[in-house]
Amino acid sequence: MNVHRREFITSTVAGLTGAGLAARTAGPLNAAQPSETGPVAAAGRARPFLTSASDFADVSRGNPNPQTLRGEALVQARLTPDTWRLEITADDEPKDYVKESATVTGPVTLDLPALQDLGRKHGVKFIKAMQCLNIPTPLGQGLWEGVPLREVLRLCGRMSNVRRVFYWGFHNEDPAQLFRSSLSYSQVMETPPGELPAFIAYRLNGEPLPLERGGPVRMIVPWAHGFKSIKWLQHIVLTNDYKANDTYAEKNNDPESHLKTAAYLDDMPKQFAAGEAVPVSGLAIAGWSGLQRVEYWVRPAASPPADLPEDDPVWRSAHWIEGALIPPPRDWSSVLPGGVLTNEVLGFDPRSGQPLSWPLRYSMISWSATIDGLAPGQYEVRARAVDLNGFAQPEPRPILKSGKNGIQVRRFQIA
Ligand SMILES: Nc1nc2c(c(=O)[nH]1)N[C@H]1C(S)=C(S)[C@@H](COP(=O)(O)O)O[C@H]1N2
Ligand SMILES: [Mo]
Repeated sequence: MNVHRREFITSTVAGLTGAGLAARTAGPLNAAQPSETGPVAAAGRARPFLTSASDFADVSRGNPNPQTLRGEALVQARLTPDTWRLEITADDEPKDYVKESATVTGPVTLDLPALQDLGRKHGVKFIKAMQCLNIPTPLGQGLWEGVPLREVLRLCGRMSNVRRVFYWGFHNEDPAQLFRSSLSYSQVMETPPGELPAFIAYRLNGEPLPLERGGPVRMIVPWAHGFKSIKWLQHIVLTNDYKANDTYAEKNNDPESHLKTAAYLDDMPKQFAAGEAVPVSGLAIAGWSGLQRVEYWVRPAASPPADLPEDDPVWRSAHWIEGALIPPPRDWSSVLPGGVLTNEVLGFDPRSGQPLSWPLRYSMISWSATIDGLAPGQYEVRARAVDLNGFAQPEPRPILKSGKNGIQVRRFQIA
């Protein structure tokens, strides 16, 4: 179990192999603090393309954490399918720096059947990797299903003076437990061609969205890190406030950051026999700037191992070798939930059912490489992603507060 200061995450894909991390724990989790320690283990080449709902690493505030509520407490919290409501209102709180208040024709309260009804007409499905801005390992990947936020907001009728959309989920009376986020009006209402819409999700991997993943209903913002994808969603406020109100912004994070393109390394054995092939593997996320390739670099390591400072001249003579990205599955029916065709999933060509890009935008895939011919000794291997603009990790934005994209390293010995 990794405990990063106050950030506390539960099982990752490592849980699938039984390696790396111990059993999951329920209990208070905290999403607010950055983790500054090393990568979380994520072993397992046999990881499935979609992460099952309970195998996601969890980042949630709350004490008690909303996902631990049961029975009457869950009803009181309006987090059962019958009691859940989404309230959409205009912001009537005056602010001295905002000249005019937002107005809408009518505030709207939606229940789950009404949302599902909208879904029958406007529903979308797509595959997205969930990744925390503050954690150097992807949390999981799901087939998310719901209704674009733009279609939901249209129910409010005519809007004026709306510049941002604020939203938050259930939290108990303690204001410190509030976790909220925001989008600009245009990000919500004017989905550009080829971009995926922000949407209100009520299904994951073909099943109702479970409480532990933020059900009955959560926000999913495809292009963003996890902090925009508010769980246990219950409130949307249309405002003329032009300032982002994101909880994450208060913790020195860039609230407008986009999902980073990055490569990650799986854990690997610490020792190999001379002559034995060394398999290296990991995940790669296609973030906002897309993924061109993954590269790795093997070098003899000092013993005991030492960090390689960012400005060490050895980086300039590094010999990066391209790794292999896993190709699209030949048979998507064995990957997607029963009855779901790729043609109906955003990011695929609706006619041919083929992915429009690989990896799909905002998704992650496995990559791998095999290293041969190393003489006995200590080694370290690093991996980096190169985006579609040719920028290699940690460029173009080596700013931790817009998403972790440090270059990971693993060490091993050839004995
Ligand atoms: N209501 C609520 N939603 C939340 C959070 C939270 O603490 N409370 N944490 C956010 C953060 S920081 C992340 S990274 C993602 C993690 O999603 P997951 O737990 O489904 O993996 O949820 C987001 N949604
Ligand atoms: Mo996060």
